[in-house]
Amino acid sequence: MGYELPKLPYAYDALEPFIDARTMEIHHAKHHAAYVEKLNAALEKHPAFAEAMAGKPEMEALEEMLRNINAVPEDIRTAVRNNGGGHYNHSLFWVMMASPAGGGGDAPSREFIKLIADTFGSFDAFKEKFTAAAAGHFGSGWCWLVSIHNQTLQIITTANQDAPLTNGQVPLLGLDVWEHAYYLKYQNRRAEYVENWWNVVRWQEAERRYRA
Ligand code: MN3
Repeated sequence: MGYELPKLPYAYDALEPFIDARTMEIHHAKHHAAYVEKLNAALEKHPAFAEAMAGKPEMEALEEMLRNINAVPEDIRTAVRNNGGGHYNHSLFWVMMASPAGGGGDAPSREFIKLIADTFGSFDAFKEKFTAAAAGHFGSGWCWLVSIHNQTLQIITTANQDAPLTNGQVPLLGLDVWEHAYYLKYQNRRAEYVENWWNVVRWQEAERRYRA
């Protein structure tokens, strides 16, 4: 038993021209694959711990490990935090996007827009704040729209591959701002990457996660 790299729900070139095929392929087949491999390698050192997690749906077991990171054996805790977080974050990221023909960039429902507007002033103000947070995050990490205690919306950033699962934060929408996510096409222009990313955001998934 081990974690597996999930298949992308679309082709590597599906998000063109906003995210290029080469970036998607390296990001998924190399970066994400490496997180999965290293997570499995870490867990192999503690068969009893890994065994206790077996039998649960993969994402559920991952969430449990990341939420209770202090219960992970100490010598593999950092590896699980980084690589388990990496596997978890990327697994969410892929399904939070879609090609424009497949619903990417479609506006959220009226109720969800109202919820966002009630929190951030307007839907446009939310996008501006999220874009500024993503572009301004120092170094590698992620920018998230999270729901806190199942009601309040908040924009947060996390460093490295830390997952926003602690403190009851449920990730609704996440954007990878590591350079590997955009450098081939955008080089140092992270803000341009973020602006273009809105064209492939799958709001359906964010809403589904909010309601779940
Ligand atoms: Mn990445």
